[in-house]
Amino acid sequence: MKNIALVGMPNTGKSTLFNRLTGAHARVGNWPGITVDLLSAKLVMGSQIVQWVDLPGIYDLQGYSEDEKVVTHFLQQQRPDLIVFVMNASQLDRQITLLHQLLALNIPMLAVLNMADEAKALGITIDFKGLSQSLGIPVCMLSAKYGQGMEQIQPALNAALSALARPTAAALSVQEISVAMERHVQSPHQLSHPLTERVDRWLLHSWLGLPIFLVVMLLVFQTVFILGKPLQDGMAWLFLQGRELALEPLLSSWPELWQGLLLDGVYNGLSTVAGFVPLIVLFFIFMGLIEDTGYLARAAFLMDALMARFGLDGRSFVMLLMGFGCNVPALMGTRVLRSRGLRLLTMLTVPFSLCSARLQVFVFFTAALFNVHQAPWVLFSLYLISMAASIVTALVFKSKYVNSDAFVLEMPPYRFPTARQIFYRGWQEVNHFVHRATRFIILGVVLVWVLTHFPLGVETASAQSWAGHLGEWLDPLLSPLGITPQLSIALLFGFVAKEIVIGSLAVIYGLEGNALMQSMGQHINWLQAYSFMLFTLIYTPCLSTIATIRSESKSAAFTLLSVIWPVALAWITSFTFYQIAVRIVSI
Ligand SMILES: Nc1nc2c(ncn2[C@@H]2O[C@H](COP(=O)(O)OP(=O)(O)OP(=O)(O)O)[C@@H](O)[C@H]2O)c(=O)[nH]1
Ligand SMILES: [Mg+2]
Repeated sequence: MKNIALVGMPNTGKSTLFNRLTGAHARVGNWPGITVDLLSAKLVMGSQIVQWVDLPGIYDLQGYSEDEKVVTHFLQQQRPDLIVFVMNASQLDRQITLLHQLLALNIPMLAVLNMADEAKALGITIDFKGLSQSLGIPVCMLSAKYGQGMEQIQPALNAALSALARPTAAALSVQEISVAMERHVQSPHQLSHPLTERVDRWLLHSWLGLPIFLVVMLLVFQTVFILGKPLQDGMAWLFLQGRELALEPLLSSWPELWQGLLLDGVYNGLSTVAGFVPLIVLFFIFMGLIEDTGYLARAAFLMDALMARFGLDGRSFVMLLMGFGCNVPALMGTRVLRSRGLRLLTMLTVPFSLCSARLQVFVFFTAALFNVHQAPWVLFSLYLISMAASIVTALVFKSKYVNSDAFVLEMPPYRFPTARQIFYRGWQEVNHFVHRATRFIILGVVLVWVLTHFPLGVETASAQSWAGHLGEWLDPLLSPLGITPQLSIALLFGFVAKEIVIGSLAVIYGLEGNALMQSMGQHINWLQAYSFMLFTLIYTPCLSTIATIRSESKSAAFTLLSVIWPVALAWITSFTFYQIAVRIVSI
């Protein structure tokens, strides 16, 4: 089987080309460092099966950040049959060194001048056939995002693979490559992206930039909820119909215990969590828009000076924002940080980012205990506290994990996301949910069901049930925070995945969706709910996050710290809030 590797500088469109060629759905975004691990897909080409490998972006082969090491390791160990070198056609001169280094590897190569659309808009003309002759390797020019020029790639690949095309260019010096580029590339004296420059005048404004960014984020959250709420209600209604019209009649002849497990356990738990899927999909689409337009890179730039005070940098801030979706890719995204100190400090702060799984818990509790005017502000306050927890953590640990690297970030031009990209982003989230549902949620709710219904004959979730005993055992620790034994059980399972929190409450109370919400409103007051939300926000991240921290940090001691510190911080925060708030309210 032939191995073809996509190599190039960050943000040149390697993953976009990979997706277009193989039909895969690698994550794409207008941010240098979206791909941090290798991804492969097999494809039948002509009479043979070819394995395509999408690699992280690199600046040169001597790079030592974790994502760059993935590339150098791959090139050395696997030695692909062909390198497809993906270049940004409007910045060819910046990629000469890397081209030279890759040619010297003496592996057949095809150079793809991508983003032909942008080069054209900038007034750059490239005689790519002439360039191909001068360099001695096949060259094609296309636009992976919009699909123009894709028809050239097949013949070019064949030429590169068949002609036993050891690049005769292996011996070309940097100087010679530069001369070839100069001869075949005509660009205007000054390159300008008029749209990007005009927009940046506002968005990167020295004192308006930050407020604008905060307003944009606030608007995103508001829009997600305004659009998401009816969708969420619709889902809840669908699930209720499914239960009443299909499942209940179907299972009516089954033994009561099994009916209980399947309907009140698995179905209630799963459908309550699934009700949030539309909201989460919307949230990711908006985060995707921010990422794909290039605004994320601006956020890094705007926040850098502030983050430096906490021992972090602008890129760490972007990881915190990415963590609002899911902490796992954000933790992996820290691979682009070259300083190990900065990387570990960022990894310690990322798990406080209010991820979409926690968002479900908060949307649920705010809807149950606060009115429609208060709810958005309650949620916004949790986002601010999420940031504050990250900052406090950074301040506490910055002298232990010292940043030894300067902040360098390429500012990409603004780009319009395509409908296709947005669609896949949403689709991936649905997939992600199904994956987590089958892996954690079903197992979690079944376990909670068993704990709340056994020993047989006891009242569900009563003090006599196994769950009741567990709750009592946790009570001395959690009752000073206003957290009831039932909520403690949910928290305990939240260690595995935060989605189980709501799922297990559905099982504990034997209710789903809106009915569960109403019941919550009667069982606890708003202070308890807020204290519970604070605890859920800050305490230990989920199992996947812990596993990622372990594999990324390669340190058991660091992983332990990243579990213990948040639990301690969560307890202190909730305790302080609850004890003070109870006193104020009772005055
Ligand atoms: N205008 C234009 N934009 C493109 C083209 N190809 C990719 N893009 C955009 O460029 C950005 C980067 O694309 P990716 O495919 O994520 O780039 P990558 O090389 O995989 O980036 P890293 O994984 O970070 O190294 C995204 O916003 C894409 O939509 C193209 O042909 N034209
Ligand atoms: Mg990529």
